[in-house]
Amino acid sequence: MTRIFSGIKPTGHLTLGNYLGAVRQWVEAEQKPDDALFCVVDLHALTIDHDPARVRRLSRQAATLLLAAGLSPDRCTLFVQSHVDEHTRLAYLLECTATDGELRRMVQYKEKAAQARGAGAGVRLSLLTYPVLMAADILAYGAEEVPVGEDQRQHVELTRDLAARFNQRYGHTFTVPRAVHPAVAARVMDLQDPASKMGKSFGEGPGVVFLLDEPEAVRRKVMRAVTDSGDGGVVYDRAGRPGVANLLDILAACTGGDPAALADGYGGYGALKRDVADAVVEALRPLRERHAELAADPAAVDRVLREGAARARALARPVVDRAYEAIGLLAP
Ligand code: AQP
Repeated sequence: MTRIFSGIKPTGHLTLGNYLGAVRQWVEAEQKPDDALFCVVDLHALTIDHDPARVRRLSRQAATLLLAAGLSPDRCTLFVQSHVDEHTRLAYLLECTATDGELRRMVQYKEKAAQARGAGAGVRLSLLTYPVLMAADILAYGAEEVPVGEDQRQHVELTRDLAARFNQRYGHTFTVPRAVHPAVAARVMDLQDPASKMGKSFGEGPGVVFLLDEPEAVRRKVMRAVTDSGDGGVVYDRAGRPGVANLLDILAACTGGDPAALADGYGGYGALKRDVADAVVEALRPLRERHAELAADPAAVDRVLREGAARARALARPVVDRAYEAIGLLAP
């Protein structure tokens, strides 16, 4: 069995990008609880200006949505990052393995630091160090595969570098993991700005489809999606025609087709958008229905998270203890 780990940040409502780029892979991959670990990475949500009550609310909502999407506590371990201390214990050792230069090179750090400065806020130190905490999240479980969207590729590369460096300096301690991306829709773009990733922290952006959007809202957003100028018809060209390519990717991910082949079936943008809207509404329907049932019983969700944290702790503790010993710390 391949051990997998992945996480989601409670920084906003989950989007179609989160679902197609990551969560769907998790649902398909889950196997036995000890082999598939999925985490609401709440500590990562504190790296930018945040509202405490909102982070708490979004953490439970993210867990509820993951269950609604099809993760089952019988076939995976679902938990909240801050419930398992091993993540932060290990992060410190990895901070002693990383350099500030390699963290300052992270694209997400540069983008989010620029946003924070633009808003007149300070850049939290944790924004710089968060990829190290993410490395700890993954390495604490000996994960071999990390199913994520394309935007996380650089962070998983850093995780690999830190694991290899630690192993080389202090003896073999960590499994070196690899990122796994879906074949299509690994980077879903904003419907209004196809040059930017569809992101959950952009507020109520008209180009972002949220998993809990009403079907009418989904249709409206898709029908108003920016397409490309020119009258070349519907062709799949990610560089030259990013708006249309994004719609074709979404359609392919929802219906199982190939984006370039799907393009041949359309003479104009209107029919394509109608089919994309229908496909997204249908793909999200079961999730929305199940979410309504699960959200009515938050105590049951909390129970799943508590049991998940206990299982996760038992898996992470020996790995982290081994790392403490390897790096030269005296056993308590
Ligand atoms: N647009 C996307 N397309 C494909 N995959 C995506 N993911 C995120 N956006 C897309 C994948 O979803 C998983 C969880 O993401 P996250 O919670 O770590 O980050 P985020 O949704 O990108 O949210 P941020 O960073 O809080 O805010 P934004 O980006 O909105 O500023 C990951 O596997 C991610 O790759």
